[in-house]
Amino acid sequence: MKTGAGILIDSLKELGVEIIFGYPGGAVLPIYDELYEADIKHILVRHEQAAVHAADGYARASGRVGVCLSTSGPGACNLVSGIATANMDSVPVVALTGQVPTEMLGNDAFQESDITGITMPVTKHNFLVKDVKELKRTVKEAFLIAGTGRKGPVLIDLPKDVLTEKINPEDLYSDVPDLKGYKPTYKGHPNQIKKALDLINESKKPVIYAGGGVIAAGASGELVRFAEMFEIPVTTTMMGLGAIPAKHPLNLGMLGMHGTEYANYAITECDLLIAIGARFDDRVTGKIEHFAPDANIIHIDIDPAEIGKNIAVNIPIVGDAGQILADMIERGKPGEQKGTEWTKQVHKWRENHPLKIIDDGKLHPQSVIRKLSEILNGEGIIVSEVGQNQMWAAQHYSFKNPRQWISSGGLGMMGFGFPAAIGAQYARPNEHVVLIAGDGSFQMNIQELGTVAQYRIPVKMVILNNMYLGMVRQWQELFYEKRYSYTDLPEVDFVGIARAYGIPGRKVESADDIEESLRKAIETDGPYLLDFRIEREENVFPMVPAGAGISEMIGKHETDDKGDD
Ligand SMILES: Cc1ncc(C[n+]2csc(CCOP(=O)(O)OP(=O)(O)O)c2C)c(N)n1
Repeated sequence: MKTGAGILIDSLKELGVEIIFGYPGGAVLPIYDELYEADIKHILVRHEQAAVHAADGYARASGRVGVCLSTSGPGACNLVSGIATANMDSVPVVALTGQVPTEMLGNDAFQESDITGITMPVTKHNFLVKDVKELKRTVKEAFLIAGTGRKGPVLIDLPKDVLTEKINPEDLYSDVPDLKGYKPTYKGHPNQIKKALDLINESKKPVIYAGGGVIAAGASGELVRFAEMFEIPVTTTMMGLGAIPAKHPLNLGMLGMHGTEYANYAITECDLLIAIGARFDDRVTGKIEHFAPDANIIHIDIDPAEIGKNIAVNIPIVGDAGQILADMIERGKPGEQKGTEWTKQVHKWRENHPLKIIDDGKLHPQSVIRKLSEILNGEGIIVSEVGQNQMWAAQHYSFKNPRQWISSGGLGMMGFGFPAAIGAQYARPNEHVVLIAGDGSFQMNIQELGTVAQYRIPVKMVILNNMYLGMVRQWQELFYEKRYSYTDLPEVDFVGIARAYGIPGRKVESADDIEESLRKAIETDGPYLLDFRIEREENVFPMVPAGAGISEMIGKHETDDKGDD
């Protein structure tokens, strides 16, 4: 005989789960009792929000399903914003929550919350297990749903009596039932693929717009081969960074609000846009009528609901990006697009309008990111918080590979980065994991210094400290006449706080110390915190103002002349 909690742990082990990020409480005590001697690692975070972000970071860095655990009521509610983050970015996370005993459901019992109701709109699916016989099957189902098709978070709510009830494991329902209505499509429709190839061959000015779906599908290799075969320039969303190496000659960098000038020009002028695993987010498109106004659009996506949602598409192809690109590579005729006027034009834009960096001897955040990229040779895992720090990292780090860049895209969740870095470090223990944070976002989950210290997790924390909620201040400067309403933050002794947790660190105030301090942090075993006192009113440029077309950028390189003669 086994308890429900024992069955849960066995089921997780069977599915290959090695690590859970969690926080205990009354409703989940039976699970914690099992964890006492289970050979699944459990990391005790300091706040449930951090548990779900850590599971999310683990999933993004590894490509596997991340798992978090919380108690009922307050614990479960603390997971909500993290679940929403994973949902917006299609990350496979299974969240386990405790619940009051089944007989008390709906009674407002102590620490009850209707977490399946609360999370319904922000999960891919959720379950309330009312019968211990269903437990094993539910866990299997949850992992299947989280990790297939368009990936996403799944929550399993576990009433305490289900966890304590004893059952003979042979009496469990164990087969995953036929999930009616859940049949992700993987192979693209051959006729649609043929039509797409015809359009590619006819087009004179094609551009690929690749999103996080390419990385989720493990399709980066196919993307690069496809782009090379037809010689099509590639721009990526923030979520797609790393899908093609930063230094690849066909890479135009990121597009959209803080994208490169050349990517935004290429999108504006192209005659064919091939969107792959991307969802035409408003941060990317700007004013939708000005987005690729002259282009035919091919949209490849695993989720049919994405196609036509924001923009009308000429050729929809539903399926797995990797399989579809492989099909196109096999069936396409290469070479017809090589060395065109168009690629020459795109290269010219790229040469004439690089991202700006200021070389005046002051401590600028862009230089910190570039130096880090140089020291790590474009390797390692870079996790960001949200705000200017995120955009500087996205713009200036030279990512070589997929799953190297971990950042909250869809929800833009401050406080995500630090715990996500913890998860990423467990997913890839042999990599350098570096957190890039603003002083505001770092303080949103600063308590996780306790977790990092307890387990000696070797995450390097790089704070780009402008003593402002920088990105909001930037908008106030540009669009609200510099009325800095509630965006300045007082000085904080971050190094002192780290020291209180037993973590070494250093405050850096001069550009001359960037390289040496970064090297020291990387070379130190265990965690390390760097507090860079950057220029306070530095802005992220270029920038497409909200509501403008994406070629209408401010803060462009030197001249407003696009130079497309
Ligand atoms: C949870 C949450 N609250 C508020 C915001 C709105 N917001 C976006 S960026 C930003 C400022 C970030 O400041 P900081 O972390 O210091 O980074 P910086 O922009 O200075 O690099 C804020 C408040 C958010 N994205 N997430």
